[in-house]
Amino acid sequence: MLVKLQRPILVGGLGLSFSLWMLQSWHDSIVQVGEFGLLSALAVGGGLWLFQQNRPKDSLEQLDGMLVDRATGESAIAKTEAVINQLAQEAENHLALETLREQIAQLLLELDRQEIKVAVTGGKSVGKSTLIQVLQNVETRNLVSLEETAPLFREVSDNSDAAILAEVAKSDFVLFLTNGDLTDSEFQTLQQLKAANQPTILVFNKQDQYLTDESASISSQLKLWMQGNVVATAASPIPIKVRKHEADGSVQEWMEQPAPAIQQLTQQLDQVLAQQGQRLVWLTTIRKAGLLKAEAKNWLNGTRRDRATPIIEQYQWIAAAAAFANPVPALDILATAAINAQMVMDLGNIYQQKFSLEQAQTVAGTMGSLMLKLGLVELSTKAISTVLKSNAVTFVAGGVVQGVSAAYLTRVAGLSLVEYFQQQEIAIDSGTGLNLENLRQTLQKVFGQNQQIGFLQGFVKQGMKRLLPEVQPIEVVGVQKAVG
Ligand SMILES: Nc1nc2c(ncn2[C@@H]2O[C@H](COP(=O)(O)OP(=O)(O)O)[C@@H](O)[C@H]2O)c(=O)[nH]1
Ligand SMILES: [Mg+2]
Repeated sequence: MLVKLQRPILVGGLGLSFSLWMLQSWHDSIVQVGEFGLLSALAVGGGLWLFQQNRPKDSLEQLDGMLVDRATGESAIAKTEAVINQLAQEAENHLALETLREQIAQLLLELDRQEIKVAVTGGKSVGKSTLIQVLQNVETRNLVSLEETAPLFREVSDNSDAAILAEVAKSDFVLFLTNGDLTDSEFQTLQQLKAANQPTILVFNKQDQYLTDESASISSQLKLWMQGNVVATAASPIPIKVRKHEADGSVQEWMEQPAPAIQQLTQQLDQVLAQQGQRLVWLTTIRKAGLLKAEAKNWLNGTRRDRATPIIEQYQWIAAAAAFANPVPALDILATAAINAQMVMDLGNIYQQKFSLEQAQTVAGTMGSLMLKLGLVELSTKAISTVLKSNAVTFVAGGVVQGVSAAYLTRVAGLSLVEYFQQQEIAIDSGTGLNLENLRQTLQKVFGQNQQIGFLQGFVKQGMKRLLPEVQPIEVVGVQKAVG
């Protein structure tokens, strides 16, 4: 079971390193460094006034840094549409097309949506429901909907958090509630929201549970991390006991419910919504277009992979047969057979990256020398010999190791190309500019994925069947004996 650390990160040693890290990640770090010094000094002195000061610039900073207008929204939708059209072109009757197109049509309408959706999220019992209730009593604007998410950070499953955040991604603005010190998971979720370009206010609720200077110092730290987008609230303060001394000497006592303290929040929220409402909606549309594009790209990659797989297999066995018939020292396998320029061209065609034969030969040669440098040739030849021996094949016909190795290396090269092409945006122009570093990483990754002993054993068996069909029955008996 997964136990999440509910460790506060503001107080204690981690605080400073996180602060420094955050400072580094800020683009406008020079301004912020100045504020950092100032805020820390004030926090030590318990200067609540600074926190209570409203600095409207901050809450809008996030948005101001981005180019968000109707045209950006339209162009994001157009890019998504291009991928969907590509899918339609390559797989006319693809099952996903209908819903993808419905969603695109929906996005175009979204650009003019009037109602602004605010998601209220955070852990369990931080005060989400209470805050919504209080806000609804004061919020007079009727084009704002406040939606509470399911509580985050329940320890049962991580998936539900992902699902909740996927819901949150559809809203225009986020109120993220906390009751004080941020936990690691809260911190990470805030980072995620930031990375996804989701405008967020961190609501530090239940102020009434803190001493004034305590809450002030937490608030100022939170403000540093949130670039000012923090407000302090007490949506439902604890009732306080009121005592009244009457003239006749008697004392009366009763409990009184203090009014909710949410002015900071309503002020900031009103301001953001009034000044940025339209941009918030466009930004949401851009975000949704990005998600839809990723989904369409995924389908596109799926259909392309379905076409690429048999091609790789075909070249794999061509390479095997060639190396088997003409056994060469292991290291020469590459040069002679494994990475066929024709395979590079065929796969490139599927991924809309057209190569001339000459370019394909360069790619093949580059991949070959990368595979050598990474030691993949040696590793796989050794691994395949080992598997052959342990499979109780008493004699290994000359050329089998070479044949199976050639097939295996072809496979790794083919799958790597597929993976590499997938990462490229749809290129209309020819894909000559090979990103070597990218290719190297992909080769290493794909090799790692296809190196498991289970996979190799299956692969060797398949190779044997291809190269030495008549030996197969004997080999199978041998394996069964060895196992039993
Ligand atoms: N002391 C205090 N308690 C609060 C405050 N806001 C909410 N609560 C209490 O916290 C508990 C959980 O609130 P709720 O709104 O249900 O949290 P949710 O799970 O996030 O929806 C309830 O008992 C609320 O009365 C606050 O500002 N101060
Ligand atoms: Mg609730």
